[in-house]
Amino acid sequence: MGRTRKQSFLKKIHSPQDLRELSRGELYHIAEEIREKIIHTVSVTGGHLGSNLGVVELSIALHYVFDSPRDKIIWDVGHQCYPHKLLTGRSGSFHTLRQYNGLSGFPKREESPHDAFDTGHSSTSISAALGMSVAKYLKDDESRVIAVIGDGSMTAGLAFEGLNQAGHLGKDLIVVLNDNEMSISPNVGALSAYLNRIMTGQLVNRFRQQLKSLLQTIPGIGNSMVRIIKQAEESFKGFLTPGILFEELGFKYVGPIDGHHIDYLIETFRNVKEWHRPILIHVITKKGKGYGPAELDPPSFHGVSPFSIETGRQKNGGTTPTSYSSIFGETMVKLARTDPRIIAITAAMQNGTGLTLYGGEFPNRIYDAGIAEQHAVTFAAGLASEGFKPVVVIYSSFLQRAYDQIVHDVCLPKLPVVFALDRSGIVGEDGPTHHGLFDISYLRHIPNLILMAPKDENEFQHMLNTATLLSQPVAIRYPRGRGEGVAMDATLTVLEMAKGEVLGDGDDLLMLPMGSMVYRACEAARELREEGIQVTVVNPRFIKPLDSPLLCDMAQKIGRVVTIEEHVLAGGFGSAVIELFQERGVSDVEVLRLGIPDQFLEHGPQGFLREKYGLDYGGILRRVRSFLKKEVDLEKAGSKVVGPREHRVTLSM
Ligand SMILES: Cc1ncc(C[n+]2csc(CCOP(=O)(O)OP(=O)(O)O)c2C)c(N)n1
Repeated sequence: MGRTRKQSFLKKIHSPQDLRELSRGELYHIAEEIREKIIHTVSVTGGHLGSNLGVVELSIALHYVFDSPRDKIIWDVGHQCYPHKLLTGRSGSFHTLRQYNGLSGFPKREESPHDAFDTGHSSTSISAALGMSVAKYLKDDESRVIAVIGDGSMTAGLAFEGLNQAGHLGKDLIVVLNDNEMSISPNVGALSAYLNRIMTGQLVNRFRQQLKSLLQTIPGIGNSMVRIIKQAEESFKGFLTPGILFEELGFKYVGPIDGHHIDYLIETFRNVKEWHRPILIHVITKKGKGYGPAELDPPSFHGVSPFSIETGRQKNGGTTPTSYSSIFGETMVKLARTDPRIIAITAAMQNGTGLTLYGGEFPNRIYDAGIAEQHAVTFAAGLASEGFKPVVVIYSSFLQRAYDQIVHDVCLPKLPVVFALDRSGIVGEDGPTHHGLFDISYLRHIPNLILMAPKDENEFQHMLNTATLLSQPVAIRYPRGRGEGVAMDATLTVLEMAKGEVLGDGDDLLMLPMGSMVYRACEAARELREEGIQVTVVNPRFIKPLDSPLLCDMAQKIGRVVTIEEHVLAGGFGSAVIELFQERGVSDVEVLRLGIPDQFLEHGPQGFLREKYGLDYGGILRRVRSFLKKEVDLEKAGSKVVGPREHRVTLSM
């Protein structure tokens, strides 16, 4: 690292075709250059590091042998697509990675013809690849389709649904199983143990060969000992036949192969290219390969914020003591200490969701279901049906997967499962696949479910406490990142069901900000008061059931309502308020709904996107002023600058 290089081979790669002009030795140089470039770029932009460093040689070999974009390479999750981007004409713009208007951190069809399929959520690659393979068959197109999937992503039911149909159809399909024994944290489950046994089996095989050779050199007894060993081996055949699980599913299993050896990879890909059937190539890689700190601590270097290359220390990242995820974890510890029925359930996100400390203290009361959100929810339903209090913590966008399980397995039988929806709202640089902007819409219409959103971290801990005491399903949505920096009450309290909190009082406007929007709205309300506009702000706390008497009375009295939510407008909180008014006959009330329009949000910094979509203090103020038809162009008058503000606010008005 850091040495001066005579020649850059990467600069010459404008498309994968250019790779094929290089010697094998030069391919290894390219690998080194790619690693350096990824480390340097991600140290500035943040992003996924370990997974990308692990697939450098694999990406080179795939692009060397296969002919993208004619052949389709589908990167499962897509968080490991950086080497692929560098090899497919995006080296020059790589510094814009994850920046607003820059390269996406995931494959995007609109970004390049080499990005065969948009990914971001895990375990879709085999199904998508099979669909493409069948399409090629129907079109008489002989090009190939390759799905690259990690051992973590392989734990999802969806991946097995794909394998199941692929084995049955028997069409051309290459699945590369990128096995680094890690999901974000060490991979869990029976499949992971099975893959491990395959590797152990290979080691045993190698040792057996060496032992045989050694024994045969012993005069007299050597050969008879070899015969005895051979008989014993027969009984272990299943154990020593690698990949039998995949063979039984109709795949030709190849491997395991060293995923950092470009020559082995190229030979293998060239061979399998000649076969026309489902093939699974088991490739062994090391997460974080080539960067010491990431090799030593893969979970911390899975996704990083900007970091120092020398020390590996992240500059502003990781979980801070005041992040919502940390508060979740700390509150779970408190709750579990007093209630032995509390069980935490994660879908391969123990660290990200703040459960590390909890896991240390309650190793028998935390279950990692793997990247299997659907299963995690029904698993929780099973626990709840036996009297436990499962708390399922899943990022808002990943819980989208488990909609039917929430409806059918939890809400219909009214089981007391708590859903903690981390990363609700705008998440930032991970972009459209990861923004949590749909959860109110996909939850609020489900009977028996209570839905809440805290205005700050202190209210969050009380909500979580309240949720675990209810005897029905509850979901709490909370944002990515830090809380408001408020003091935390030492004792957990119980919130009154369906009761909103009135903050200030004024007759000109009723503001109904939800969750993360409450402080921003209060700040805007204070500013409006200085302009002579008196605002009542109500923190609803409950999205379902709404505080109907309070909201209806206030709306009727004040006549003008603004709802504010970090969520899509369609089917969101504002929609719920309008439905309520309509049902209760609240008339002559003007309602303005602020939220996310009917579109997928791009990637970019969280604060910047909030500002762009008018959900920061300045944006709320501007739109409220124009709603009240009292818009004053303060910027022009030069008296005030309305724009994003990152300072803390209080609720006193
Ligand atoms: C449905 C869904 N759940 C959770 C995640 C979060 N996530 C991103 S990568 C990852 C681990 C993937 O592990 P693996 O497939 O083995 O890839 P590796 O990073 O080890 O290369 C997880 C859990 C996701 N992207 N999609």
